[in-house]
Amino acid sequence: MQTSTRNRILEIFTQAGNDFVSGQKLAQLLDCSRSAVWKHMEELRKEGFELEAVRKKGYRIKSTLDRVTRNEIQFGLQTKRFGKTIYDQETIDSTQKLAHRLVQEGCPDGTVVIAEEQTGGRGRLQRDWYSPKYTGIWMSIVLRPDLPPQMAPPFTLIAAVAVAQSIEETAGVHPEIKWPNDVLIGGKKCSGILTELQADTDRIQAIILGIGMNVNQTVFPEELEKTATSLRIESGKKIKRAVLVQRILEKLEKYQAIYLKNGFAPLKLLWESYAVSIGTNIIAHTLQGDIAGRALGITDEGVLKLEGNDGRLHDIYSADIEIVAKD
Ligand code: BT5
Repeated sequence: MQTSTRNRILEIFTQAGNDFVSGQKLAQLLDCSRSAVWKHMEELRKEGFELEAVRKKGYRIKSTLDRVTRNEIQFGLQTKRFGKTIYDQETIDSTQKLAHRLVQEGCPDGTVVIAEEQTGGRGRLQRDWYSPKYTGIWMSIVLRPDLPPQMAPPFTLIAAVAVAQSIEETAGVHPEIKWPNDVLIGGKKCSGILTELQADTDRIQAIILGIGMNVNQTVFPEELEKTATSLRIESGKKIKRAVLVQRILEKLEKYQAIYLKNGFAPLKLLWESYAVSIGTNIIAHTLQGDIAGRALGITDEGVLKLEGNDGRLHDIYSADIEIVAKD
């Protein structure tokens, strides 16, 4: 079955929600014969979709598993481009690595690489990212905006907003964003974002946005126990990961469009509504050393403004932020 037909069928069932769609209606919408519809539905069944076929009513897709497969994510996804191409894997070393390779092969804007488990998941500066099986979201999204490389940094902040909002809607808890790439609940990290770039001197080839999120874990290894949390721990609810992925992709597509049209300024307000580290005393651990002071805010380019304890102003492009005290 052609990808375009497959995507169209999934869109039709997404719109129908829990309702049946008759074979006749499908034939009409897809502009094909009833027997072609039957063949398509059998192909979807072979791919692993749970289909219900009832005489005189038609077909319905049932979705019950908590898996982050292409099928589970695409059924119910309301986007135009993001997530239309998905590489799903049971186990992978790092979704970032595969995404980098796919960029070289020319994969489209909005391509998603997702895995149930990562054996070599990584954070910034080659730190490890703990990614146990069936419990979290470990995915990389390829963005291909036509922009110069210096316009890339706000994508981390845009992704953090998409993640925070999706958490709020799905789990009903209030997340906070710690500049630049952490999403916290109650001061503990539940999600981290890793933004990588492939670029020429004047043009972005691709941004590879890695999103890691602890969703249904109930315990963490000792070294993360004090600093990490999951949505399940915080909300008391088990959450369907594919639904979270759908919300994140929908928001990212929307915010990328706003950024391309109007820049970061309109999204900054949204970002600030989740920000914890602004207006507080912090220590910025940078590769050049530590700077203690007060975080004043971020610029329209996503740069952190820090007033050092000695009164000097600093522009921080990248750092780990330690919150010292809240006023
Ligand atoms: C990050 O780095 O927070 C970015 C994490 C990005 C992970 C995603 S998963 C999909 C994609 N594929 C990849 O291979 N990576 C991306 P950073 O700010 O450097 O934070 C890393 C630190 O967070 C580690 O040194 C640990 O202290 C901590 N950490 C590791 N795993 C964690 C987890 N599951 N939950 C909370 N904290 C964790």
